Amino acid sequence: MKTVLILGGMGFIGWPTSLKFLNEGYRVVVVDNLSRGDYKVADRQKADIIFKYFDIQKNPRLLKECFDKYSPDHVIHLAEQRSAPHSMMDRCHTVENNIIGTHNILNLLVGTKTNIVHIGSMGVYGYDGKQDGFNPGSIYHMTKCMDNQMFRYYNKNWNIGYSDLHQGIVWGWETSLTQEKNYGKNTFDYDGIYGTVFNRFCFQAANNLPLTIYGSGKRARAFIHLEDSVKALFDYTTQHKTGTFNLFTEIHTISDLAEIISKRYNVDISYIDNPRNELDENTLDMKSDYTGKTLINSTHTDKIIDSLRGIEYNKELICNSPRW
Ligand code: USQ
Repeated sequence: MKTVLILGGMGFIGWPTSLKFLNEGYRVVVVDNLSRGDYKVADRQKADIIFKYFDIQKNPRLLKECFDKYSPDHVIHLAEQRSAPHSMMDRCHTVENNIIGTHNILNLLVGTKTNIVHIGSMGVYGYDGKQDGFNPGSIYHMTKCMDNQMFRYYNKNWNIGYSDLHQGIVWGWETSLTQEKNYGKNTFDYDGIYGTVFNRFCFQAANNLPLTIYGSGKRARAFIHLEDSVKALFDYTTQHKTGTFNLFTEIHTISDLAEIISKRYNVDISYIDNPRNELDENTLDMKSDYTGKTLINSTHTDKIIDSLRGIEYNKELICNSPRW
């Protein structure tokens, strides 16, 4: 039986990824500091995974013990601070957590045949129309650029296989497996710090709140559904594809998405002074290296929005983004 070590395997992408590998017959070892994910409260303990609770940045010794004990065939690295707004509030934590964490893993891969698969971000290219090099728009995105440099160096020097997957904004909540297995719901963030734009719009529509467009919203962004993101992670991991890849299914402007949701679910749009330092308008001329299947359409949004109705929420968290 092959072993996959999933770092950050309790989070929004990590949990469905853990279930996917389990379902494909892998021994799954998850390490998570539970900063965003869940283990104790939900029914996740029923799943046949090995769970280790520690922080990979602060405890490289425990990480080494995991490598020694389980000799993973593959490592999936999702154990990063993943919010751009949060990174602007806590720059040092984001840099320490993401950069040292990634390096702690790479250091242990020297001399092994284990490949590493990491989720980067389409935001590493910036949105100024020249997507031919890195031009990060936040400290979070800056750490993703630095991670990429580390992967390439470890590959050049020690031949470590890596897939650095620059993903668009992941939307959706559940995957077929999180729904099929009875281990509780996946994580969902609706707030202005961890919640991402399309999921926030769905949550706002479900609760009859105005859709919060920052600035004019005429900014184009790339999107991928959670199910496709998990499938891509599985494919790149098991196929040992080395390199840097872009992963998205479709491109939309924020305002177009808000219009679609606003019309279908009869909710208002609220234009908010943009808290972020980003271009108000841009186009995006990028190619994806992956063909996802799930497109944003009413069949999917109806399902998500229905499942989000009536959930208790804190109104103060709807517009709590820091300004930068
Ligand atoms: N936005 C709004 N209204 C909102 C929230 C966001 O107009 O209520 C706008 C933002 O100003 C931004 C765009 O929507 O122009 C995307 O914001 P986001 O919060 O959905 O996504 P972002 O901060 O870029 O980061 C998210 C994830 C990150 C992932 C990244 C992919 O948090 O982990 O890497 O999406 S990408 O954006 O392609 O780099």
